[in-house]
Amino acid sequence: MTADLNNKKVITAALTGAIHTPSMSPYLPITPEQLIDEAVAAHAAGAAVVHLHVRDPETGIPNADQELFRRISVAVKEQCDVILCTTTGGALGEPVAKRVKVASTLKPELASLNAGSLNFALFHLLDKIKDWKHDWEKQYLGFTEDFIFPNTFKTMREFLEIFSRVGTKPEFEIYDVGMINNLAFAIQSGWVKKPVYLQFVMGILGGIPATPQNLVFLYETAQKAIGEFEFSVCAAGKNQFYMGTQSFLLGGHARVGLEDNLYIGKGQLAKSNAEQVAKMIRIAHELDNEAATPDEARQILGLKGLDKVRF
Ligand code: KMH
Ligand code: ZN
Repeated sequence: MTADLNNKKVITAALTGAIHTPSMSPYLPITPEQLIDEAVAAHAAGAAVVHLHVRDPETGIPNADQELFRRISVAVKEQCDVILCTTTGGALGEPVAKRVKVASTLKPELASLNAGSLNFALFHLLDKIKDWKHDWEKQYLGFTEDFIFPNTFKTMREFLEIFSRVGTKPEFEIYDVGMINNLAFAIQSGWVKKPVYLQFVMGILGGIPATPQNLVFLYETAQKAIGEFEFSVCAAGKNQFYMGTQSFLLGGHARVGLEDNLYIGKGQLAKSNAEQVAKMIRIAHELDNEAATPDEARQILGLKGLDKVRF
């Protein structure tokens, strides 16, 4: 990284994800139009990257509909130069082959690559909801008590073959410390070249809790196992801004967005992703950092460029 990029922070807005359901917040974007508007507004607020999941426009059920991914990506690209990081995590329970299809068809600059399997648990959120908008929500959250989110070595190897073929940079989602070991193995096996980009995803039930001590542990473990790397941090719920701030202090970047946290402050729902982006950037400014532009983020992360995507 060149010297003048040292104080630049890549802010990612994870717009909707596959964790929260429509009953939890009226501001969770669902339709393609909402997702397009949220992406463009997040970029205007200073996000360099938008992490994209899609949902059925009628029901809000997370899915991996290729046409929705394409439509949203095209419309966002028409309006701004934000980096699109498409999910290959997909919806919970989606077949692995279906999850990765978006990378081979759209050839994005960046896409998530989950670095290990875990019991991705959301069932504890059931008690928080009193009024349900849709029948599917209870069942979707409830089944995660017994759900392993499958990201085996075979999955990682196959996804990395595809990413390498289409020039998509993997953003390795690290939910727990052992997954750093998985990534180190992938590097040693030649499945992926350094420098790698890690997203520490903290505070998921089934993964590592979001504490300052644990982030230091993740960071130091990655330094020992991998050497140099770029990283960002996101955290479930109220820890989002705290862990993002600690990431800045450790030299990393930050992800915000309604995928991980529905709130802007205590008891106050965020009305948009852009609102959270603006708050994270206010914190960055207080620490004498600045938000990276998409082009600066492309340099920092080593991306191929918007002219090489297929959308
Ligand atoms: N879909 C969730 C199970 C990703 O985008 O790759 C995990 C997730 C990670 O959202
Ligand atoms: Zn995601």
